[in-house]
Amino acid sequence: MHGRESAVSVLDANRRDGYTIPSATLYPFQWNWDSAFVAVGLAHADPAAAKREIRTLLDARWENGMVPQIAFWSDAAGYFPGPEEWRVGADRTAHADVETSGITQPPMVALAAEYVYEMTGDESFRDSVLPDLKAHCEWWLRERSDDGELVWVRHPWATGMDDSPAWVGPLERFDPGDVSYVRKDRKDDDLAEQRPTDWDYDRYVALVRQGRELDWDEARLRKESPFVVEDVLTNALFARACGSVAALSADAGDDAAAERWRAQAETTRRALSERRFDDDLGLFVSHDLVADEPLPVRSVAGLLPTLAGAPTDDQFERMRETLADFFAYEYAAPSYVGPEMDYDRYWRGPVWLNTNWLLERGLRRMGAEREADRIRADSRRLLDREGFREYFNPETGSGRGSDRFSWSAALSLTWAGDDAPTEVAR
Ligand code: 2M8
Repeated sequence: MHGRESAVSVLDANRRDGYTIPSATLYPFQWNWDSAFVAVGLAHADPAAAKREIRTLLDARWENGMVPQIAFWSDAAGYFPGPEEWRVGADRTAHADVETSGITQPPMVALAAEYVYEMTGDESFRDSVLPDLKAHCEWWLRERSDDGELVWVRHPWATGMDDSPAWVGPLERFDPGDVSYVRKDRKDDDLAEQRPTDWDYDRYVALVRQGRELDWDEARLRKESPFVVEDVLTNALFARACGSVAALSADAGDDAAAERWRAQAETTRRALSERRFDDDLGLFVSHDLVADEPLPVRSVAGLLPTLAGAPTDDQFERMRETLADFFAYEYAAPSYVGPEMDYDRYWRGPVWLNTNWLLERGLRRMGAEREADRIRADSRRLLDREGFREYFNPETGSGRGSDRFSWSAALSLTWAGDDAPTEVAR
């Protein structure tokens, strides 16, 4: 039984003081985009908790507008790297004294806040989050964009799809040197097979240490970091975030802000369409800014600019052919298809329910109802079969990674009934 009650009980068990940890066994702090997905699900079961989830996440934002990947609200053992590795002082945050990591994650928080607002109609919630959402979008443009159109990230962990084959090229190009550290994520033999390799971790840790040494100075990191990537998923969610800020501003009667963020959403959407579509692969691809070259892989991320309405009609026709390759498995949609595909390894092939949720909405926005229905049906079958696992083998459906995983439980609540707000053009 993996119905509504058990989803709520997983979320209750993973709830801490105002936020929900992704997993009690693997991820014991507040994670950025996890909390956003959790809030979306909680909007269906416990709207007050949904609002608190977003509020707590935004309370960890930095003075400069960055919403960090992790907020270390309380001590917890069992995760590396913790606050002692990041060494970001609690004085960087705008609202609360909390230690955080030094990177961000895909800006899902704006879409989630808009979703919670649509479900609750709570104007005081809208007014409380809008200034932080604006500050966050401003930060992306000010600190993370070369051209005011597309935005970049400087760590695979910031992409959320950390172990994607897209990042192998950029990671291969640098030598992490002699990094010593102790991993805590391989809790058993199965997980050891599913988690990223030491080769990847050496580079993840080296990038953290470089950020720390340069005191998280974005201008210097832009010049000196070996990993600077315009991630296609981050840009899709950034365009969508600008659309959410525009919609919330319009709702609050701020026409000037609404116009400004609508225009930005359009600018980023157009840049994605004109510069990041790979016609051979039939989807959008990320771009390595250090080597100034595209990263041509078939990652599910490349289908998600649908969420921002980025593809032209012709591009979407081409994407429909590509979709067939993602649908050629028992359960859609794998995180990656191609020569490096591994059904069981973290972001290299398994199905994840958060990207399915985004893809379903993107496809509906493009009018591809039949394909969107398939994504929803497969997601529900996986949940029925295996429960709230972190990811799933696309052929056998077997659950992988952590169990009692928060965003899987949360998103199941959006698929349980018919009360989810429909995706609209933002
Ligand atoms: C995974 O990433 C963390 C680092 O952020 C890790 O592997 O330690 C990713 O799946 C990421 O997208 C997710 O936010 C995080 C927590 O669920 O786990």
